[in-house]
Order: sequence, then structure tokens, then C-alpha cells
Amino acid sequence: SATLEATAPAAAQALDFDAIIIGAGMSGLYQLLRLRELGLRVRVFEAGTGVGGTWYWNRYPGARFDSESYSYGYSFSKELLEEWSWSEHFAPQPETQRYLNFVADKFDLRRDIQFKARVASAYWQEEGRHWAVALEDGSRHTARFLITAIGVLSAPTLPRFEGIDTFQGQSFHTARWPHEAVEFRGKRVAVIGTGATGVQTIQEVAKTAGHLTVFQRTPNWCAPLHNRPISEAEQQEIKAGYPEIFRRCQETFSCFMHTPDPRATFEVSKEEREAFYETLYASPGFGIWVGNFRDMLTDRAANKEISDFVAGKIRQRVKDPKVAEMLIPKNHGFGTRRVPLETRYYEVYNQPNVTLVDSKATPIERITPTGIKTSEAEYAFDIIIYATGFDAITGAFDRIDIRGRDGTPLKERWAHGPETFMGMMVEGFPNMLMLMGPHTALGNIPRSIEYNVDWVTRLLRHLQEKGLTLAEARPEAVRAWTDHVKLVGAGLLSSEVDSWMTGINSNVEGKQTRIIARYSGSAPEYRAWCDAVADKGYPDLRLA
Ligand code: N01
Repeated sequence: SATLEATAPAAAQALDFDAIIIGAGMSGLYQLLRLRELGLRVRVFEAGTGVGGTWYWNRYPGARFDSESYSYGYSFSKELLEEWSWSEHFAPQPETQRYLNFVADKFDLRRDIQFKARVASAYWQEEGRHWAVALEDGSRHTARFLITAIGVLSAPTLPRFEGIDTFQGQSFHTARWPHEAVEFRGKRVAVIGTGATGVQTIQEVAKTAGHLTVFQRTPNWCAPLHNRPISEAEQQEIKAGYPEIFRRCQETFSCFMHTPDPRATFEVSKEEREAFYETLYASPGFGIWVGNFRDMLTDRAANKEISDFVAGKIRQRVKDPKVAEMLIPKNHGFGTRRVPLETRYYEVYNQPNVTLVDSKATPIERITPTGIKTSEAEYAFDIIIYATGFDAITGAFDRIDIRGRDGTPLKERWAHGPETFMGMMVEGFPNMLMLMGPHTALGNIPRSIEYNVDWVTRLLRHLQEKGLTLAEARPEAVRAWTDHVKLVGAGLLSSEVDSWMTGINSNVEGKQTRIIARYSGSAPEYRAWCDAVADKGYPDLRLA
């Protein structure tokens, strides 16, 4: 019939590729490798000049892991695990970039990656069942499947300050840092923003800057990283222990090596509680955030206990009591936003070459040719660093003109918040698979990436084996998943706080209303949902 005609798939060989992957970060690289194993013709389009995604772009001073290096790398290849040695428990960005280049070389990935290729649009073609992808350079490419590997924090945002283009010194967004070294010695430097990025930048720049002025709008609760080099003995232990490390990451709530303590805060005595907090504060990594008492992020009184403890630490570490108070968050509890991990961050504010400015009390009014003007004073700078974050989770999607069936823009489909099936599929956007899309489990992200890539690969193998060419989430499945995501997000103290995790970005129009943008249930629970869908033969998808 005419209807059947109109939706008949194009012959595979008439399409440029079987799959187009957008992005050559950790998701895109691994997905390319897996799809090659299916014998598919794959092309990766990458905007940068090299592989690595987040670790390619974020070259700002002090950038490093907050996850243990050996829990963060890929787990899929024994050989790779054997060959690569991390030098520090929390590796610095240049090392991670080297690692991802090593992976790209080892698996000969570059021959299917086109660099300096930013995707401008992707339109679903119902007739022919494929995606038509256009790059910014005007070239066009077709593929049966479109796989987005565009990251969660990849669309950087600058403040909408007047005069931002008039500044005559050097200025950088941390996620668009130049490939050449920037010299701070003797310079007057401003950092705007005190999220995880700002904290890492500040503690590094403060070492050499002539004078550093930090513009803080909202203080965050930070905790010590306790990084150190990996000794030869530890290296051997780590390599022998990989199966155990990754087994543990599979079992924990958010794929870190740390997992919540099964006890509730007030089940233990005050002394025991304090001792536990002290131990966590003295331990490396995210233990104090994701290995704390199980009710820390749901019970207000429990959250106040740990917040008071960390506030006490800040008061001990910062000499000027007025500055210490400025650094203690007042509008949200510990852990309800992403906890930046730090190395002598608070001590920076005891240095004579560092000034903290409260840019909530005295807002930045404009950028001038020579510096920054607040409601109270004018400052002269040689360098301004914008550590102002990202249009998170949906931002990278919004920057591509993606249109599904009937030409519906994805942005429009998600106007009131994302609706997905398991964070990987969207109804009305057939054959589009998202890696780390909205409503997936975040946590220790590479663990989620590997899982999602494997799930997508299994689906594509299924289609291949059955001779099918279309997969689309059914509307009722999308509704069920979206409701589930909302349910597990309800009751979390973090859902009541403005942050990129709740979809807030003061610099982006339309991002002033909190949404549930991520999946906040446990990773094992997430995997159980997704596995069940595949095990049952994909009843939640329309396959054709
Ligand atoms: O971004 P952010 P980030 N005027 O959004 C301020 C991951 N990460 O790049 O809080 C003045 O957290 C803004 O102020 P406020 C990690 O998941 C990982 O730091 O909105 N200030 C805030 O202080 C992290 O959570 C690692 O009031 C303005 C800051 O800029 C995520 O990336 C390392 C402003 C933005 O903080 C994002 O972190 C680093 C304005 N107009 C990051 N606009 C590792 O694991 C924004 N701000 C290694």
C-alpha cells in the first residue's frame, strides 16, 4: 500500500553509514568500537581536533578526577587495564587526555572519526527510515541510526554581562581553555564561579598569580580530595584488584567505590557520629558525600548534622572569621549540590594575594575594558576566568537542530523537561539512541557509559539478527519511565536546590525552573530496568 511504500527503509548500502555517532569522548569512542564488532559502517563526528570529550575541552589549570582513577577508566579490556598505569589516585587532566589518546590508538579508532566536524542538524527521514545529518561546514550524511554521545556537561555558558566582549586582557571559559599554557605569574587574575571547576582552578592559580580575586555568588560545600601518587606496590595491587574494583562499582548506588553507610544518622551516638564524620573527612575521594549515613540527603536534621560538621572545618581552616562565614553555604545543605573536592582550597583564602568577593551581595554589573565593575567597586584585571559552568544535560541537545517524525524539534518535545525511555530513547525520534542522555544514572559516569553502550549495542545486534531497521520507544513506556524518574527524585533534598542537576542555569533563557533532569535512583536499579526490557525482547519498543 501507499503507506507501506512511504515508510519502506532505504537499502542499507544506499545510506552513507549504518550509524553516525556524535562525539568522540568516552561514550563515542567505546560505542564506535562496539559497533565495529557488529560489522557496521560507522562514522564519528567530533567538533574538537582530538579525542577525549570532556577531557579534551577542560584543560583549565588544576583539572583532575574526583573519582579514583582506577575506578574511572574503561573496564572492558583486560589488556588495556594491564597496559595502562595511572600515576595518581586522582589523575590530572593531561594524563586522562593521554589515556584516551592511548585508547584511540590501541583500538585504531581514529580512521572512523572525523575531527573539526560539528553537527548542526539531524532530521529523521520517515521515508527511507534514516537520519540526515548536516555538519556546520555544510556537508550532509545519512545513516540508519543516530547515536548521541555529546556529554552531560559539554555546552559551556558565559554570563550575560554587559561589556563582556570589550575586555582588553585575556579571558577564558574553563571549558574552552587554550592549548597553550597561560602564565599567571605577577598577573591580576579574576575567577568567576565557585563550582567544582572554579574550586580546582582557584587553588591552582592562587599558587602563582600576582593577585587573585574570586567572585563567589553561592558558596559550595567542599571536602578534601586527599590525592597522592600511586606507589609501585599500590600499582600492582590495583592491577591485580581490577575485577574486584569493577565488581564493587557495579554494586554501589552511583558506581563509585564508595557507597552509603546502611546506618541512619541518629541511630548512632553523637560521639560515634563525629568520629565517623572525622574519618570520612580524612579519607580520599567522595566518601563523605556518597559514603555517608544513608539518610543524609533525605532527612533535614541528618543533613544539618553533617553540614554543621563541615562548617566547623571551614571555620578551623580559614583564619579570617568573616571570610570563613562567606565560604559557608547558607541556602543549601551539604551534598545537595555536587560536592567539589579540594586540595588546600580553604587555605587559599589565608594568602595575602587572594581576595574573596561576595557577588550576591555586590553583584557584577558589567565587564569593562580593564576589568570588572560590581555594584560597589571597580577592579582592574589582566586575566578573567569564567568558571561559570554549563547548560547541563539537555544543553548539548538544544545546540543541535534535532527533528523527529513530522519535523518536531526535540527542543520543543522537551520544552517542559525531558521525557525519555531509560534516558536512551525518545518517542517520535526513531533510531536515535542517547548515551548519557537526560534521565540516565550519573554518578561515576564511565561506568554508566559502558553500560549504556552495551545496551545500545545489544539492541542493534537484535535488529540486525531479525532483519529489522527501526526501533522506537512506545509512548506508554516513555510515560512509565518518566513517572518512575520523577518518583525516585521526589523527597530528595537535592531536588529542592538550584543547580545544574535540577536544570537551573541563570545564564540561559528558559532554564530558571527546576526540572528532574537526571535519574536519581540507584545504578543497579537502573540496570535492572534496562536489562529486563532487553531480556523480554523489547516489548516497550516498536520494532519494525
Ligand atoms: O559549574 P557549576 P562547574 N554570575 O555550574 C557561578 C563536573 N565537574 O563547571 O552557584 C556569577 O557547578 C555559579 O554560581 P551559582 C561536576 O559534576 C567535574 O564548576 O549559580 N556567578 C557557580 O558558582 C560539576 O558539578 C570535575 O550562584 C555565576 C559557578 O559559576 C560540573 O562539572 C571537575 C554566574 C558554576 O558552577 C559543573 O561544574 C569540574 C554569573 N552570571 C567539574 N553564572 C571532576 O570530576 C554562573 N556563576 C574532575
